[in-house]
Amino acid sequence: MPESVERYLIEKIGEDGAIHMTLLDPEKTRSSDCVVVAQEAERAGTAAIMIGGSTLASNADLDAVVKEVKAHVDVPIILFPNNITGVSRYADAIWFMSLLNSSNTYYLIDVQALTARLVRRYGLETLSLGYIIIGDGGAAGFVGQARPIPYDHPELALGYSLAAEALGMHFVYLEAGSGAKEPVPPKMIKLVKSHLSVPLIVGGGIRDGAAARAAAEAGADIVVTGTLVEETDKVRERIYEIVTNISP
Ligand code: 1GP
Repeated sequence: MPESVERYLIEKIGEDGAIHMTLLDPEKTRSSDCVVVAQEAERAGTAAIMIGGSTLASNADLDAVVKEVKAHVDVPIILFPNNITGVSRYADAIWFMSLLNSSNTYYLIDVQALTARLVRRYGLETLSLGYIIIGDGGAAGFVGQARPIPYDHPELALGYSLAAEALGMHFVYLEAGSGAKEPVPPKMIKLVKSHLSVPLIVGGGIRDGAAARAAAEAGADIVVTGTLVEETDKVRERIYEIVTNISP
């Protein structure tokens, strides 16, 4: 495990052009299966494992999964929290994120304030992230009380992304929602990337190499997939297809 997860990610993006992260949702994948999926994803070239889920309610379940996965893979484990239950002492880092287009201050700053002391006490590395819900937004959009940005308004996504950067956030995430029918449009990614200086993460609805390649070619620095590994028993092949398409 690298000393600084952020430095590792920046360097890997510099080397590979674009990188892939595998999202594991402890509510959707059993902890023993999470280990196998994480190992297969690592062998296929995924750069990090993200763990979290929009409706995750059990911190004990999260801890169990993070601990098990951490013991079996070398790539960093990054928490992807939905609420106060999304913090685990066993991870390497946490996306310390604000849902920028939420209409509820809880997801903008209050839940972060409630968890910041715990995050500090656990010594988790914080990766500051502006999180922006696009399109239907899935469960993340619903739970986070977002006002999702329509697919045909890339200029709105650009505004929120630049605001995140100006506020000092180190990463920006365009999220179509887990299982989204349509991923974030390449046109939107392209516009945001052409003005943004910090790494751009894109996820939601990416199920194959072609969609991953379209996102990376448009400018995504990090492509996240989650549902993909829940729907297949060929995890290594499917992740390999994604990884080789975003970084040929
Ligand atoms: C969800 O962006 C991630 O937060 C991944 O989405 O599950 O659709 O791959 P999928």
